[in-house]
Amino acid sequence: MIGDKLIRSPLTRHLSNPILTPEMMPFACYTVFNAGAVWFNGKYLLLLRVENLRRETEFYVATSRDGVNFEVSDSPINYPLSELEQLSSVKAHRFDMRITPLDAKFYVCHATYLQWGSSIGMAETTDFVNFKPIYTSMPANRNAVLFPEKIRGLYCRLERPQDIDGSGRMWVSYSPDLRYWGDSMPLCEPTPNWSLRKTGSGIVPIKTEHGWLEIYHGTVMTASTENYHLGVMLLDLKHPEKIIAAPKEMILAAELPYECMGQVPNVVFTSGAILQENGVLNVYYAGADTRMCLAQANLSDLIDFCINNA
Ligand code: BMA
Repeated sequence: MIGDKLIRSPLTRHLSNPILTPEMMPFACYTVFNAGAVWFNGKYLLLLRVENLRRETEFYVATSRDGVNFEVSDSPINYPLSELEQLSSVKAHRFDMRITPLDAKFYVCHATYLQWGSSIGMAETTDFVNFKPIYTSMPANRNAVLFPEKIRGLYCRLERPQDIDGSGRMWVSYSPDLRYWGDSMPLCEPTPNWSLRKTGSGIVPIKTEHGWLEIYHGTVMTASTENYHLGVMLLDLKHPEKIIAAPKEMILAAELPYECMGQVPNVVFTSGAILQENGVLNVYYAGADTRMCLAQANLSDLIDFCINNA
């Protein structure tokens, strides 16, 4: 039977998977995937990427008391275009929101496709209803995620500048004000076969006494598809461009039908996780760019996995 020989990893899929599918949405849609995730007002909150039946993308908030059963809002978020997005002759296509709580606000980073290619967009919100644009980068960059605190006095983000063929690997950049980004350094993560083509950030890095824990994606081209996997690593607390431990083993691969079949087959992709009080990390991920799923791990097991497999 498919699924009885899954890879061994600290991550375990939730039995209710997939936890949110297009059929479960309160309105007709084509896909619901790549959600940002954060703890908000005593609830688990997902910021869902939803494609309607015209295949236009909008973002909906879903909330939950148990982290598994989510209630989806009726209307999309209100997020006006940034100055640069307004200039584009191609309508901005924003996707993959990652949510960072910082300075009593929530910052989101996302990709935005404009006439010039893929840029990074950043915005802020306090209520998840109205979002205020902060900044849009020049192309070609994406997969940005802001660290949840300043590092050596500066804002810090992971990002993935893109090569001409769409490949690329993660970098770290710093900013005094969230608008001017520099001091950029490559991460130099390992290149096992599951991340040969590209890597990109996943969850908001989690601060641990052993370093920043980051779950990220890596891809490889096969004869038929570009397969997406998840890996985990620890980054230095003061200089996150320095890797402390980055196992060459992946921790999640597309293996089950809901990860292998959909609009983009063989994809597991995360852009958000929520750490629970009992130390269990809820990793929200999408299967085949079509539906939302949940995998869980003890944070301490992920740390041990990094240290023991580096
Ligand atoms: C990446 C992004 C993600 C998507 C993934 C797999 O390039 O566009 O949004 O989940 O491809 O299709």
